[in-house]
Amino acid sequence: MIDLKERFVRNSFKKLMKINNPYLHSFVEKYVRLCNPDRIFVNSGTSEDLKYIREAAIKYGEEIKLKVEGHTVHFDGYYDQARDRENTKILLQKGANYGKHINWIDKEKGLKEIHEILKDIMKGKELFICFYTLGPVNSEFTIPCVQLTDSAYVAHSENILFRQGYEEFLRRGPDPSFFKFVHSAGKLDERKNSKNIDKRRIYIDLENEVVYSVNTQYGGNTIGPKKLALRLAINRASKEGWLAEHMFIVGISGPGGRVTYFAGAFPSLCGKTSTVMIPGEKLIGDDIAFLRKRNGKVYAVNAEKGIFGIISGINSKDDPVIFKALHSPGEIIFSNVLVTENGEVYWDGKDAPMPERGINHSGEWYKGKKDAEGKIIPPAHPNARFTLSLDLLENFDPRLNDPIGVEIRGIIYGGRDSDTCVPVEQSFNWVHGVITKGASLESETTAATLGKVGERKLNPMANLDFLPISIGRYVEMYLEFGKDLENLPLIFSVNYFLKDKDGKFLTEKTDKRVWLKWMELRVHNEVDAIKTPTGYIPTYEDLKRLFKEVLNKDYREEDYIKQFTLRIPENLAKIDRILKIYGNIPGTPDIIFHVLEKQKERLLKTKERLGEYVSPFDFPLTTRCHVSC
Ligand code: SPV
Ligand code: MN
Repeated sequence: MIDLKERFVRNSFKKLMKINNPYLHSFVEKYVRLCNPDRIFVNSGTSEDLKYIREAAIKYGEEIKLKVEGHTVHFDGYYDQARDRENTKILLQKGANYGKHINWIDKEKGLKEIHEILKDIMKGKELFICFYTLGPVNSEFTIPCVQLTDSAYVAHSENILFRQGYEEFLRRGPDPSFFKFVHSAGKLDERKNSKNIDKRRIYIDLENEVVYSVNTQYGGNTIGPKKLALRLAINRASKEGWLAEHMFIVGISGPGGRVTYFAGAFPSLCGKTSTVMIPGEKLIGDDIAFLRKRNGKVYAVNAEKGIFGIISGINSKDDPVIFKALHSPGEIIFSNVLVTENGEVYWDGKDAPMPERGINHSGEWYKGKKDAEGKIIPPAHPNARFTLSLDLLENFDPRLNDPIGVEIRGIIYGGRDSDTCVPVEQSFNWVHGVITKGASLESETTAATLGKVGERKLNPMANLDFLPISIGRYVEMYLEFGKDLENLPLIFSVNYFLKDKDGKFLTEKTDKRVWLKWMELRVHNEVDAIKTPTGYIPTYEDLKRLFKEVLNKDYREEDYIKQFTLRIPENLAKIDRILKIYGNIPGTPDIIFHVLEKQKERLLKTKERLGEYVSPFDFPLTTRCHVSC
């Protein structure tokens, strides 16, 4: 290694050597020799090092300063705007049978290919070596990570999104159990965008806990400790009996000042971040949660400490907390938005006039501009994002860094579903919830991944894109997790996207505040519910009271009926779709079929008695219950 010392800038060699970890040193050496950067910077997490990286992102043209103090913008290439599912692959031994939902490649072949691409890829560039922890430091949740990247934007984003881990590496010494990420944006064009996106690859080596990402810049493909680490974490969790989830964590306040914590899984672009941005509630995390069992209870931490959130649709009325932060000084990276001449930012759905021109992910932009395929280019990309640290938000909960985590009393699953599920519903129990709500989660595809938008797809626990193990094994893990718990979290589903026959949304964006309060009261057995074939739903009286209290709105009976009518044909069709999919997935546990068949029977029986569309008022009074019935 000593022959490489010259390339390390500003004391970086000394900083690296101070960590007494031969596994780390040999990993770094291997990839420095292979990728061959001109300069190497080691980030020890001090404010001076963080400043160096912020300035490097400007110096190398990956970010541009904006009008507001601390704000910058980064653009990804026009065709590099989302997660690349197709080229993200798990490296597995030849002949592995994980089912067609898991994208994989023969390990030997994949490693060979990626190492060939990495050869000399950083020539002429600076390599940033950064240390982070997933979860709070010094806790049973903590996973240390090292990131090697030639993108100052990636390193800068990670400094905002993750807890610094240099001290944790010093403390742990020669511990081999850290996650490793190697990223290169590859050759850049004049806009500093990855040029060779045909060679964009994200390969995940589970055995050695390494992820390689090349020829891409979009955060979901490059920010190692985020979605790349999630794959490694799910794999580890499946062996150790905990859960690594695509979930937010939020504390909902209830009567008497109590706070009840919920975790919630939603596919990307389905309202996950907006659910945790409710004024007055307590925000712990918006994207990735680790859940562990302790003394019969479930505790969770946020793997991150920041948000890489979707900006589209954010406006001052529906999202006052984020809107305020996005217009205040502070360290924020905007990506793929429209920037006006005077350094202001615009995105679709912002309550401000749309500028006529500016700069966006397509370069110089003007109203009506078309791309090479003749498609109109919107001012900002639908997957445009903002990156900020959670403590910039006024609803930030300092328990974020509690090494114990917070106790989770409810789990929520939500998808983009226009015609089947009611806005909020509680499952009968853990197994019923895991299977009919989590494992049966369907959603219409969105702009967060490359490819067609609007197709209905099964997305178990909103975690399908990140599963490195078979779906059957994953669902089994969940069922096992619930087995010896005394204080089982209740499982709910929500649906913010239900429409009427004319395609009009049946609920408003702010209504989710009411659904959350109802779930909070259910956790504490303080409201009744109506038992339907698919779960427990709220009574009209409770919602009427809550709408008044929370939103000062008069909730109409006719709206309640439209929203909470049980749609039996759509529910039956959904079960048939899910049964068919699981029927083709190797290793699906029998209980999935059993629980879904039972639900089908209940629906068919109800149809015989009450018809195809059942108003909540048509369920007999005897189906009203307090706790579980
Ligand atoms: C998501 O798409 O689910 C995100 C952003 O949270 S990404 O980092 O792209 O995964
Ligand atoms: Mn996400």
